[in-house]
Amino acid sequence: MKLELNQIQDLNKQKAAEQAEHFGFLKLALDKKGIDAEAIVQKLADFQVAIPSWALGSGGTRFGRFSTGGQPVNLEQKIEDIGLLHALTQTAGAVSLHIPWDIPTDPAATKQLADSHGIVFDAVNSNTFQDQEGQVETYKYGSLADRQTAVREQAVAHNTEVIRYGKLLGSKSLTVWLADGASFPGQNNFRKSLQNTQRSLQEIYAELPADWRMFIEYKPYEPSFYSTVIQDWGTSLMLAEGCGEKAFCLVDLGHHLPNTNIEQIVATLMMKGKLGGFHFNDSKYGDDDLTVGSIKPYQLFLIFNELVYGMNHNEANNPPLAWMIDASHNIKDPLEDLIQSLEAIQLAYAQALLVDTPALEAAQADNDVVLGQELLQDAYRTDVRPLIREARLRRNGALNPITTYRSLQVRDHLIKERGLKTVATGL
Ligand SMILES: [Mn+2]
Repeated sequence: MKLELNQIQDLNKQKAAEQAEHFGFLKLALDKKGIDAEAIVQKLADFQVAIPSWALGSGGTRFGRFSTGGQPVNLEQKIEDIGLLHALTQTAGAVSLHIPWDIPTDPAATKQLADSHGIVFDAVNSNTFQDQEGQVETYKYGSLADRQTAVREQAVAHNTEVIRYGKLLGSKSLTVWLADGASFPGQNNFRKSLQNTQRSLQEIYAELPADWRMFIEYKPYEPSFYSTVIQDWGTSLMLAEGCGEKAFCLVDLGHHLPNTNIEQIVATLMMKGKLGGFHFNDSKYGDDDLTVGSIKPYQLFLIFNELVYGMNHNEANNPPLAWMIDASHNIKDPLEDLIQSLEAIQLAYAQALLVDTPALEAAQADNDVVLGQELLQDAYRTDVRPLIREARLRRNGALNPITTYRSLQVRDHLIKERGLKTVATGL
């Protein structure tokens, strides 16, 4: 299914006058504060987030999985779904492939299909956390960190294969997330596991094309419950520095222990020029993979505030970040959930762009703690939705993507096309 521009524009017309009024009012208010609303709208319009190929179906928990009808069953249908998201939101102009869940059988045709939807290939993701059919060695006890050379070699070779697919599709980066760790004390030697991981990553790094980057993701626990080899940003940074200038850290919002100050991690990594990728989701307890901004929108704003500060004060030459949604959809329609996540990301970004940084720095210099908080919360409490809608409107997206998705009965069409009982590969 493909949405036609006139289908979206017909629905936009019904709310066009209201949007013009809301945007005009906000523009005037921002103008009085010396903020250029047009410049913010342009930044929002340019901001694109990758959709992972595994997030378009209903995910499960370890207790069960409830299907959504019309799920994509192959890579082509997944790209079609991202095409729908992009047509509605104009923010989902990239796909992040997972190998081997989504191996392109005809890369040139896959690339052409993505092109036709205005979608580019972002980072490719390797998977050494599961055994695949026909695989010789098992990853049950580890992959890049494993004590056996043959297991590590197999895991390194898989990553090399992923790079090969990425090159065919026009990707420029590889994301490595490892499940390696121990579930019980005494299971592993911490030091040897870390040394093996560093060596394996260096071997993968040696295979990276000159214009590629490697992102090293960290996570404190799960699936291992006692220790994870790459447990935190410090370990990730150490490993990235041990590989070279094309290796970077990747922050996944769900990969932190409760109450971790993620915005401070972002500030630190950007100061070092070592923040490469960013995975969005939200959580209440652990790696819950919930809709972005559904639980802690203020934290998301504070994180974006550091991202914006880092991008504007980039002495360490931190490269442009690879943004991706990394979530699972257990009970919502995956496409509606992704639309909500994309909206939440844009809201936080827009709010962060409103922060009066010179005033904040002056307040900090004066130790005016109250004013510092007021300045942040003034930005956070501004209703920036007219700015986001304006950005979408100017790119021919939907003024209200969820309403449009429902009015056009997209899910019903997908069920008719693909059937009610389909299962997507992925989480
Ligand atoms: Mn992730």
